[in-house]
Amino acid sequence: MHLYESIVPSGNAYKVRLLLSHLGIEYETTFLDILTTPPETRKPEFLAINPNGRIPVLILDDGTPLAESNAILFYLSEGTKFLSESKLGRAKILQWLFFEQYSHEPYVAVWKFLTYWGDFSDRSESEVEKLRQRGQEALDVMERHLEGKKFFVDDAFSIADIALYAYTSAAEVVGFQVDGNVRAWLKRVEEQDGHVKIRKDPTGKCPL
Ligand SMILES: N[C@@H](CCC(=O)N[C@@H](CS)C(=O)NCC(=O)O)C(=O)O
Repeated sequence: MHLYESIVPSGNAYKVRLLLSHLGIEYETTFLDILTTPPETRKPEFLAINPNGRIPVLILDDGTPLAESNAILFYLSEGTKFLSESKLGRAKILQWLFFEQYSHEPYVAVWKFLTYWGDFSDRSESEVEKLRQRGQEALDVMERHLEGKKFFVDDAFSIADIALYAYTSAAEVVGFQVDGNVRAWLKRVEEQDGHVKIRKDPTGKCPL
């Protein structure tokens, strides 16, 4: 398999790296520069691979490109312990994958990006406040859900945890409030066999 990711470590690509590590699957990586204008992800060669112009993209062994981090997680986890065997369990995992993409990543990930590689001054004050507020709301939803639970779905470590871990692990460092249940869950995810840290940022801007 072959993973397209960015030179500066992407949390969305990290989800895929994390699951590939848990599954013990070997893969190669192509790194694209998303900080140039236009980003390498928007060049025709890459748009032919993912018309949406974004990493991560996983090229399967038969050459098929698969985009969208959580779709990749879902594909790779089928038939493994990281995806529930029950219909309702799988639907609940999808619930959290969609939550991550709609209510969490657009705020926490964007905030992280602006902190290390972007510029808050490009955004209006109200836009910055909306990012902060919505990001915090997502973390608060997670905090309430995790009360009395070890993991997001059926107390089993799954791709729901992997998807949510990627950016939540950086939330406190970039200024969000992370409370006890989420903090304990982050630690539990890190204790799983096969856990790997996010790649170091070669530009040195992100200290994680
Ligand atoms: N929903 C997508 C989001 C992917 C995404 O936003 N990728 C960013 C890096 S984390 C990217 O490729 N940015 C470059 C660009 O937009 O040109 C996913 O989960 O894979």
